[in-house]
Amino acid sequence: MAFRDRYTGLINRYRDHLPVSDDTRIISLGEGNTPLIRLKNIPKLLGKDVDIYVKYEGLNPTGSFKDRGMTMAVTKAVEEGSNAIICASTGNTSAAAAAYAARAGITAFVLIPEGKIAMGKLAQAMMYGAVTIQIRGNFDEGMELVKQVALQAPVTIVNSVNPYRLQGQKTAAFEIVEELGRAPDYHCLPVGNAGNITAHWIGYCEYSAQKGTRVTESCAFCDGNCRYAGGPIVGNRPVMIGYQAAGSAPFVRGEAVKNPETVATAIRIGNPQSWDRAWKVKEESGGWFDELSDEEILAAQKLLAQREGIFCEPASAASIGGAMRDIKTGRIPEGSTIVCTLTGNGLKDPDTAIKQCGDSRMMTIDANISSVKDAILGNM
Ligand code: AN7
Repeated sequence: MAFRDRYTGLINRYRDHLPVSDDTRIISLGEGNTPLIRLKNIPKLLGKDVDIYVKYEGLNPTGSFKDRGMTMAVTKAVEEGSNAIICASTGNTSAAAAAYAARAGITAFVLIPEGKIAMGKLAQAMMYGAVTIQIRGNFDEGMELVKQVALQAPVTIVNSVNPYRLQGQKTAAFEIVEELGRAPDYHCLPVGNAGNITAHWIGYCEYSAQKGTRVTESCAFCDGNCRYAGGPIVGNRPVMIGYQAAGSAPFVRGEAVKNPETVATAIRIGNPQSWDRAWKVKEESGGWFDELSDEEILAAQKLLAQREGIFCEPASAASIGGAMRDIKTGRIPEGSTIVCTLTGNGLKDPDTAIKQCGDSRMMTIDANISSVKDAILGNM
């Protein structure tokens, strides 16, 4: 590959589709361009004729899909002269905000629920040098505080209420369409604030809109930042399915959840910020929301690791766990092509992984050859 073709992140890759100009200083860590992996063993286990792909977003620079949105949000914050960004987070947004702020040379303030974010994410926020503010409260309370303080202090919010976040995140849909040659029939995602499911829908709509169509009116999703506004659609678009954790499932309940609780701390969110947009995505795409118990989420995480060699964090496993259930029941019919987004890397949450592997094939032995031989022969 020639040097000029070196991959330099999603803004450079998709700059024609993003709100940047030639003069914009781009803050990038080479995010995007993540693998779309075709599952080999799980479809066989299901005994169904389906094509399942996982989009492994855990391979982004800070280990989650948040990097796609954060490269845009921080690029625009810097362009607009901001010296500080702020977010509330269940962990991954704070990791990404901290990293991109470090890259840009600005300050990141992150509000996280004390004791309720995975250890890897906490390590990231601290290591990248964010001002890490633990609150005695949950994500939803942190989000309200961030909105209030941003009115009173010169800080730019980089939660997904910042429209540039969704613009960056829509590029995941572009990559999928380019790789498959068309959009999948179904796209499954874990849902917390519902920014990502909205961003994917923006991406699919924009990509399937008639080539050469430049729409001037803004669409319902993107505050005038995208090129799609309900123009003629020529390509196919997927049915969008959002899965939540049962203890934290406002879209299944039809209303905000007061004290959300789940092992999948990334999606421990009771008052989603993209509430109206997500309902519109469901309606326009003909999709649905559903919930999984913590046990189902952890079982799916383990199955994906042990049958396919892919380690995602618990929240991410809601997508594949939900898809497997809907394939089994036939709600997702045979013959379908399905993409599940694996939003975050399994290494983010080592504690939960180790805890649920109590029955694993780990042992401790004396350091001699006969013990090693016994260990091997006993496990063949
Ligand atoms: C791994 O980091 O909200 O529905 O503050 O980390 O777009 O909110 C994380 C969300 C799914 C849900 N999977 O995405 C945060 C935060 C993982 C996540 C979601 C999150 P949205």
